Amino acid sequence: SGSIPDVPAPFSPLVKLNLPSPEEYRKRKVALVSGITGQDGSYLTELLLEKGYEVHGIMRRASSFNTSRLHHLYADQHERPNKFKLHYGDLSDSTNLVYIIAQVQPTEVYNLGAQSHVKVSFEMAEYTGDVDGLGTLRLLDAIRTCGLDKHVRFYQASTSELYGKVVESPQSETTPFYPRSPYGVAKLYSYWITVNYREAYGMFACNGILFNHESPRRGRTFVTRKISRAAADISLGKQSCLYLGNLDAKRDWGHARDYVEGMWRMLQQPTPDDFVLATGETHPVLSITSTVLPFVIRWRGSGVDEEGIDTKTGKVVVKVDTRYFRPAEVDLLLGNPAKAERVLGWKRKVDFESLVKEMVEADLKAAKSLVEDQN
Ligand code: NDP
Ligand code: GDR
Repeated sequence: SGSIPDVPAPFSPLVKLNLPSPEEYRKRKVALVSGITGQDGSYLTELLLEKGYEVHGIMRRASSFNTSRLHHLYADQHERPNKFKLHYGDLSDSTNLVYIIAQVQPTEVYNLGAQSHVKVSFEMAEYTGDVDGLGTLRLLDAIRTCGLDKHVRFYQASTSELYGKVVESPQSETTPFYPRSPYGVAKLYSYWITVNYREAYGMFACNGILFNHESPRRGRTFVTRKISRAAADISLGKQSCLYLGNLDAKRDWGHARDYVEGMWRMLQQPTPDDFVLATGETHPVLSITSTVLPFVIRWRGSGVDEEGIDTKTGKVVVKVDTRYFRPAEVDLLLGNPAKAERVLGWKRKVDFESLVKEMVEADLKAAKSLVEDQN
């Protein structure tokens, strides 16, 4: 007595699909991935295709190709029909999302699409809020509009940027959030709307709170890839100096391939929940330069000391450019993946040194073949 009774959902499905029961429906394995053209989208697609899923991706129309990370997966549909399809779409376009969901009828939806650059989010704050915050709401509502809220399992790409200012370390699922950028604030909205739709409508919706993860497919303006590319170019004499911003920030860096497996595992659990994926180790930005540059420059027959000076030539190869500083910085990220390890049986396989080595080797190979092509 005195408690407020549950009220029915505000609207019933607008799109009437002829659906079997949720149990029957989930016997198919059909995944829909937003952000499929990005780093994580490409690794996740590989994993899902290997597991026998039919994979559908939402890609933005661009004036130049934005599918380079997927070329190896995308067979010509006319010649060789396969289980991989791309759909034009955008997280800012609700009608388009409803149409794609109704057409694909996915069993799992992975929301990876985002304006994912923290520094850029200070320059494009409203757009970032629209896509990274409201975009998640649009996708969740598209699922409900099609009456699929009890049929679909939903993954939200949440982030360690939610922690922002250090409240406690290491950070876990119970650490309070304190985002420090428009990106982090937009992702905070997405985190909570995912929790809210789980609680309000019984949706199987999970947040993966992922710490930084990198790979040779990492976007070129993120710090690890910027360093690995510069290291390759410096070693070939194509670049003399690398300009970076805050060298003191510390991050918990893992390999993207390990992390997409954790995403998939979250959606295979009996009940939906939120999980941190991290390595449990942290390194300052400067330590990547001092790990990477000696590795490459040694190959050229010299070394780099901790100040970023080429010890053979005496030239400074790493300089700070304040243009890369952020109006508010996240100083320290260090994750505690204990819950994911215990419940999901997930553990990162690639350590920091192997990640850095793989990235530098890939960039060196690419830079060398470019030089050979030009000769
Ligand atoms: P990327 O920047 O490599 O990929 C982002 C993807 O989102 C791209 O496919 C991009 O398309 C797409 N996208 C951008 N804007 C829109 C839009 N308006 N509508 C639809 N799609 C859009 O990011 P990652 O692969 O590294 O990260 C995947 C997700 O995980 C992101 O949400 C990111 O914020 C989050 N995350 C990433 C972490 C990391 O360390 N990598 C850590 C924690 C969370 P296009 O190719 O056309 O630009
Ligand atoms: P981050 O990644 O902001 O953690 O977000 P990024 O690689 O951009 O920066 C990491 C740290 O390096 C410092 N830094 C620089 N960063 C960039 N990009 N360029 C520089 O020249 C530079 N110099 C120093 C930054 O100040 C920062 O402290 C990434 C994204 O993938 C997000 O989408 C994701 O949510 C988080 O990781 C977890």
